Amino acid sequence: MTTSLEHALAADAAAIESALSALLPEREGFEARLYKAMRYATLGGGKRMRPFLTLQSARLFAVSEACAIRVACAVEMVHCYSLVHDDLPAMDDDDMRRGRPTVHKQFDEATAVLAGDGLLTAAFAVLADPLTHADATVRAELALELANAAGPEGMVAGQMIDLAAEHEALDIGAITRLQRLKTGALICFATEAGAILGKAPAQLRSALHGYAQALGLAFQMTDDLLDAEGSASEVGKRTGKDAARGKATFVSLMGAERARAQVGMLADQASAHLDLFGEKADLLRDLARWVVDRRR
Ligand code: GRG
Repeated sequence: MTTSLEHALAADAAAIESALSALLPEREGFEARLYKAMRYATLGGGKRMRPFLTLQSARLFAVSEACAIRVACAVEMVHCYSLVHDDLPAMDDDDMRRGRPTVHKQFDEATAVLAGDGLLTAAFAVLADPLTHADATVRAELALELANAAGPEGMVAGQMIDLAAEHEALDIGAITRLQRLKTGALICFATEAGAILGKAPAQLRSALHGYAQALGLAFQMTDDLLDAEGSASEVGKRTGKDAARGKATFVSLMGAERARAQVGMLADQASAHLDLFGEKADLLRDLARWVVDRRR
């Protein structure tokens, strides 16, 4: 049976797919290979959870769909860039992503570096374009907050700590910080972006922030559980990586059973942050449950 959440996820994913395709068109000449690689990295796969968060939060504030879709695409571009670079031999060295060859396997390493660079910068061009919002202060706030979430104060810092985790023993506090930066910060931006677009009151934006923080941690712990327990064909990427590298994760430090219990508590906590929105936020509540029940 398809639930209303699955239906909504599929509808939003389809809208994102066609908007991304329009923002990253096929090109002729020397740029053709670059655009092909950027399209390969962004189209035809992925759960589109971050764009869903942006679209759903924008709907809480009756933001124009056209504006929200552009911001959701910018978030997905940054997410896809991070996956392309994370898969490179210099980082995680992965051959498979979203059930198919990674970008450097399908193209080559230099093209994968440039495709990632292209997606990251294109995301900021999308945000800065007046089509994204008529008010320049809103566009500037979106760009600033995305830079904070994705850059050296956010995801890039998280990735740096993650590299250190391969040769340094991190405790649970350090792992939590690492994950807040590496995956949590972009999830928070994706969720708060709707509030920024809708010029929402601080109290509502902070409720969304609380939801996204709990959701981000639940998402990451579930990712650790899938890495420890899932199969590559089910998850769509190599599994068992963390254990093979002797890397500390929530699961290695807490054990799978405690991690699973913690994930359930975080999903409930995420939902509780949405009380102020009443039933308008039901899909976001359903998403919190879906994130922890997922198999890929
Ligand atoms: C290279 C600067 C830089 C950062 C990379 C996010 C990240 C940082 C690396 C991703 C590596 C990874 C597997 C992290 C675990 C959690 C995660 C972000 C999984 C991938 O996100 P999903 O499951 O992917 O939302 P899809 O394919 O569904 O979009």
